[in-house]
Amino acid sequence: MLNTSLHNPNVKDKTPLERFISMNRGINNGEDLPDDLLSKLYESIRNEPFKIPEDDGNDLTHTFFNPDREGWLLKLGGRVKTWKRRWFILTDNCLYYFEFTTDKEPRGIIPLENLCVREVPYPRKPYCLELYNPNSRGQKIKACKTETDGRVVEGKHQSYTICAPSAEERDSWIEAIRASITKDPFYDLVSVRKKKVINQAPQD
Ligand code: 4IP
Repeated sequence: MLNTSLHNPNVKDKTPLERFISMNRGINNGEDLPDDLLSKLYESIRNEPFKIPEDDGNDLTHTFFNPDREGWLLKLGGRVKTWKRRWFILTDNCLYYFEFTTDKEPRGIIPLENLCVREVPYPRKPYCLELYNPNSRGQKIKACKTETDGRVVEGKHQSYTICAPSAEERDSWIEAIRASITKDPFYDLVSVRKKKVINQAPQD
């Protein structure tokens, strides 16, 4: 209240220190707080208004707050076939990967729409899974990634090969990714339409 009173230009009646002290009478379990403490508090608020962090719409913290699944996995590079250990987060029908768990921004984002996932054999790497586009083999998967110089570019993968630490984890990831793909509202819409069409079809 004091912050608003002192710093909001629309508030004409600025609370003076004396009123602030009297407003706070008896707030300490029926006792008063020391005037000295209240004066310091008053001065501090007067000198420096509270700042509410601005939500610029770019903060992804909320997105990653309650993921469907997260964990360390190895990812094979697109052009250069190097394995990189990345922290993966599955949420909102997207797979995000980070270099470190503490990173605020992902290094890559793979929207799962229209993709399929399956177990895949890979030489000397057990427990691999593959994300691929069943309808456009040979074409790039729609994804984006951040280059080491900070530029955000289109992904270059035709498929993503990802290696889990165990067969159980691979299977859980496959299951979670599949569930995420089928959760897409678009698929629900299509399936509702399909059911309608089937029900409307003339019966023999
Ligand atoms: C890189 O290899 C990393 O594996 C990148 O992974 C990968 O990008 C690059 O593939 C690949 O060339 P080097 O670091 O050995 O050069 P990360 O971004 O996780 O570091 P992806 O797309 O997999 O993120 P390209 O072809 O996509 O650039």
